[in-house]
Amino acid sequence: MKPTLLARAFWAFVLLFTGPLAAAETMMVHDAYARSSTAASTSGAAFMMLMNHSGADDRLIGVSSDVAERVELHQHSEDANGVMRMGEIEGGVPIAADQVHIFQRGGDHLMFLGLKRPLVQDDVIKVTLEFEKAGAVEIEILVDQERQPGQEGMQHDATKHGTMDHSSHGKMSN
Ligand SMILES: [Cu+2]
Repeated sequence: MKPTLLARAFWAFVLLFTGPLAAAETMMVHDAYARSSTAASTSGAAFMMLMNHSGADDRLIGVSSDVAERVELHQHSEDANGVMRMGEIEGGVPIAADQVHIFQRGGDHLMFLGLKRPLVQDDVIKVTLEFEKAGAVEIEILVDQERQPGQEGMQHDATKHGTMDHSSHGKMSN
């Protein structure tokens, strides 16, 4: 009897003091990387897989980083003429419980606008993701120009859009 009671007391203690910490890990980020930027560029982009392990539907509503004046959630979409355009995702990015949202080249991405310094290969930049329920989640993103998109079926499109996207974008934001 005695060891059981002690064990229960132990687990009660563990749950009590690790609960708030555990809540901070309900959002998992995999394979995050940013493209490097040239000295003249005022914008940059980052990509990742975002997994919701919180058990509840949530929404990514904002992003910030000390390397840029602001960070926007962007999407690519094709207009009636087949031209790819990018723009801000209205209302944030919903991520249902146990679902994954993929930010990738040619698709949704984090857009850094008003870069305060160039994104240099192998740098690690700090980014804060703001969720409706999970709150602020701090992540680190490696600048890795060599990284290839993970999904084979997307490679053709990703390459095509990757060349158009952020050079034209820099002009838009100036
Ligand atoms: Cu963009």
